[in-house]
Amino acid sequence: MFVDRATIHVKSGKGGDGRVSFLREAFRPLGGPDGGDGGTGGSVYLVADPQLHTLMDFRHKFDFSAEDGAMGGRKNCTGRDGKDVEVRLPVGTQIYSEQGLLADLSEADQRICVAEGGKGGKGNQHFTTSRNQAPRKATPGKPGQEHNLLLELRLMADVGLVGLPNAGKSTLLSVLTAARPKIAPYPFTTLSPNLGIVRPTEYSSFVLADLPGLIEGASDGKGLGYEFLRHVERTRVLLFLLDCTSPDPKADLKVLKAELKSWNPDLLKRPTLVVLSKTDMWPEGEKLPKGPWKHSISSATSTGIEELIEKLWKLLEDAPVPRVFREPDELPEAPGAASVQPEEDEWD
Ligand SMILES: Nc1nc2c(ncn2[C@@H]2O[C@H](COP(=O)(O)OP(=O)(O)OP(=O)(O)O)[C@@H](O)[C@H]2O)c(=O)[nH]1
Ligand SMILES: [Mg+2]
Repeated sequence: MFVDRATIHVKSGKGGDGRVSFLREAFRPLGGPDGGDGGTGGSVYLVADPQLHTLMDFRHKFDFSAEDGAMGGRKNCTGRDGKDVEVRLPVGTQIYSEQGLLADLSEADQRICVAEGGKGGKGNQHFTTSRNQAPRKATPGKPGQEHNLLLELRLMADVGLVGLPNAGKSTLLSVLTAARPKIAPYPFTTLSPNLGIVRPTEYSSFVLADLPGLIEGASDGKGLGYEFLRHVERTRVLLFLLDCTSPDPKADLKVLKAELKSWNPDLLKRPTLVVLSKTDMWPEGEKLPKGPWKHSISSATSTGIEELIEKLWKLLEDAPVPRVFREPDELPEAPGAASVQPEEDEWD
């Protein structure tokens, strides 16, 4: 599972103080008390935003303070309320305070208040009694609340890259996103998932996961088998990447599908896109190998990359969010892999 964490400090505004004042008008020399109440302090809200996918932005901005309420005015006018602050978080963020789990933003547009603004104080208009018609008393505004919160996001990637080792998965991630995974001409370069954000347009985005290579026998724990398979369960669309220079890309696809199937047959019911990679290595003028692939790309020359993004975005439009079949701790221990990988991969 991909875990992203951040800590933020939230502070709501203090309530405005109540005012002490007296009505001064021509022909009313003894106007009564007219001190207004203080405004309420601004609150801090957390809002689940389906457009966001990471907590990365909170490494730079982590202080969120709402405005204080204004002091009460003359002529019984209540002071202005402090402005609220909204902190937008990806759907699926869990929020912990020092006391434990505070909330789980599991639905889009869910909104919770994490620091309520202080109430305004009362103006002297409220303190008139039969014996004191000119009270000089008002109450101060209540202080705001202040908390340190831990945010934790368990990410579900939208698209998972499935391929044999060396197929060019990490290279593709580096071309489609700002992520800079390790790339090397030998198998098993990628040991834990790398995530990147693809932006089809200025206002849309999806998460692409570059996963460790899959080999025959992975579902029995071969290679980085379990490492790979437990991550692929958390993706909505599968992108099968096949090296066109391989002796038999069709057979490669069969191996990949057979491994996914023996791990969890439902994986193959997910929307998939089969893509041939490294087409720049194919002799010029010769036809690419035939097979069940609908698209071909070269990460080296960027051929077919724009179209690939469009195709993935279309698939994602109707791809359901899959049920997570097994939690990571329910999975069998991966022989060998356990020593390479921690149970949870911090994403940094
Ligand atoms: N010519 C060419 N080489 C490529 C292309 N894509 C990847 N490569 C090369 O293929 C090799 C393997 O690439 P990676 O992106 O590390 O492959 P991977 O699928 O992530 O491999 P693992 O992490 O081991 O599973 C590297 O030497 C890349 O430079 C491509 O489009 N054209
Ligand atoms: Mg790789």
